[in-house]
Amino acid sequence: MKIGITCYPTYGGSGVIATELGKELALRGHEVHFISYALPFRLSQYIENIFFHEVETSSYPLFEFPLYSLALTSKMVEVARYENLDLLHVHYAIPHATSAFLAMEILKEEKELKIVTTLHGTDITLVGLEPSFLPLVKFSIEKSHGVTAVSRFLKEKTLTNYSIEKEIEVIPNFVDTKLFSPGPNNEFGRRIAPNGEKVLVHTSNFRPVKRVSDTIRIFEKIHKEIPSKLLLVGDGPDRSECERLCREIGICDSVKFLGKQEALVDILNASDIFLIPSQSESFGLAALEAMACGLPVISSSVGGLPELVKHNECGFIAEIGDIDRMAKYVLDLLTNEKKYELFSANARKRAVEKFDTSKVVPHYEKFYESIL
Ligand code: GMT
Repeated sequence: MKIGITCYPTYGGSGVIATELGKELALRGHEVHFISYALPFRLSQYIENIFFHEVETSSYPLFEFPLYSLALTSKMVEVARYENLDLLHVHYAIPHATSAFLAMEILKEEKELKIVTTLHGTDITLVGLEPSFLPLVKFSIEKSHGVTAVSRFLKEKTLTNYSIEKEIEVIPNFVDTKLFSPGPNNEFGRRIAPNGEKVLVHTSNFRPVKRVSDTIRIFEKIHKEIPSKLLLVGDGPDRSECERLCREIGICDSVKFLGKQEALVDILNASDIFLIPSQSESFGLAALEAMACGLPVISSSVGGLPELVKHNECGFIAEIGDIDRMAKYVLDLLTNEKKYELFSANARKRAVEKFDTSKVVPHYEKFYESIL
């Protein structure tokens, strides 16, 4: 198949999934054309069958706001027409599904361009619900030929919040469990925890929805009980406030703000427990990557997280904001070696058996075939 993929190319789960999907589809012999404003960040190596088409926005003085959605539409039309795409797969509804609909309309006299939209999270649960977007999101979802959601939770939310009756296929996120796999303690780990301290880790875009301050408060409790370190990976609007909180509590020496990092596997392999106490999380790809590396996950019980983290098996879930309980769960695992080893093995097993790339990507292929 000749498939166009549009996604946000910077750090973020939807861009990661779109890019890894494109890479795997190319390896399976499909021709994949990425259409976005920058090269997706996990597409750093040349792969046969993968092409990148950059969307350029004009900075004409009359346009006070960049008209990205329209420039994207024109690029979609151009690529679909000249590369003879069978299908356009857009990740994150806003504005990609709308641009794709417009492209389809423009092309309809000359070819039938099929559109698949994958819903990822805040496009449905947060920003999509704003009055300035809601009618457009509903319309664009209804007009897509196929719609997928990354969890059962997100599917239900879409159907109820937007009063949509359309079929939505649940295709979960996935991870390359050969790449994300448990490894021995590494140089990074020895530097972070030179005296064998336990290491907690959290990765996110530091937006309010991630409740990174809860992660810090949980760590504060752990740190009082056992020698430990906290690694915070990523960057975003809440980072400064989180740094301030660490100074206020007096735990700066034990908390490392690593910023955006490429060497995630090394960081996860130097860690013991993954924390994700989010306010809302449609799937939790970061938690899946950690599980693949054998890290038990302590999470809030929101969104798609309970579909991923089997409670009392590969981690624990607790009510949003229940810092005491989450800290108790962490301590339970870190002070009981046998239990920790069991949970670690369970986490890895679940990632490999249910969410490995080889298990999930064929679902997308079948879905495309059914649409075409
Ligand atoms: O919706 C977002 O916050 C952005 C989006 C992204 O691009 O990272 O994240 C969502 O999609 C990921 C990939 O499907 C999911 O793993 C995340 O759970 C989801 N984020 C939220 O629902 C907050």
